[in-house]
Amino acid sequence: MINRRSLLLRAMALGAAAPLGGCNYEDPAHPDLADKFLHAMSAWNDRVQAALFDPHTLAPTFRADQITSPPRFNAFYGIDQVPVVDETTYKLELGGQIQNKAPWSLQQLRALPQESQITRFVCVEGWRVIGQWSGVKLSDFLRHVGADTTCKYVSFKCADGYYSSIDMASALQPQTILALDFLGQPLTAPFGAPVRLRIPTKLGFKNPKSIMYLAATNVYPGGYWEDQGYNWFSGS
Ligand SMILES: Nc1nc2c(c(=O)[nH]1)N[C@H]1C(S)=C(S)[C@@H](COP(=O)(O)O)O[C@H]1N2
Ligand SMILES: [Mo]
Repeated sequence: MINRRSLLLRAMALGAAAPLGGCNYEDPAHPDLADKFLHAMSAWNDRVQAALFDPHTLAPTFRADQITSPPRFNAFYGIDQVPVVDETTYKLELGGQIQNKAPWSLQQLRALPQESQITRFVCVEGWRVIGQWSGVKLSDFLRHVGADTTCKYVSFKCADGYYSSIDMASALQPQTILALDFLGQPLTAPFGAPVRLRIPTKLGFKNPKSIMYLAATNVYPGGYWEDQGYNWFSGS
């Protein structure tokens, strides 16, 4: 059943994405018609993926000896440009439909129950790695701060200007965590220190690093790659 469902998903995702590759079709009378069509297809694809998403289905987990070493860095810039966040003064800012918007220090985040997972990380560019991340379940955190979990979206803004957003059902899935550690050690700057989203049910670009701001909202927040045409839901 799971296989059938993911096959169906993949077939539809391919169907929607196929014209993006080779075809640069432009109708001289309607220069943006093809674009509009593709965006409509992608929005439809988001709705289908959201409808098929089962928050009780877990992403596969792996053994410690399957962890990829070394890990693989990716960002929209090179590793030498990675911003370094001062962990002693760091505060995670909160916004949108959240009752208690007091910002959170790392100490406070570490005082909440910690979850650990060994999961596969899949980048849309065609590589995958297995790693171990630990941190706070996003569902625990959202309830703790009184976030309105009937909102459609959880959005993130990062230290490097990157931003992204996820649907609430995926935010509440138990493997979705605000990761603080990698391989049992605090995250390093290139891999998202001090706090990154680790969401193994979605592609790599839906895992924002060095998060400075988090919000619950019904206003579509988009994302750095999403706004350039990557499919927004991007379940993996
Ligand atoms: N802040 C920030 N987060 C980001 C990105 C980025 O450029 N900046 N790139 C995304 C992409 S495309 C990928 S594949 C993963 C890479 O995470 P890694 O360096 O831990 O492998 O981070 C995601 N999160
Ligand atoms: Mo990626």
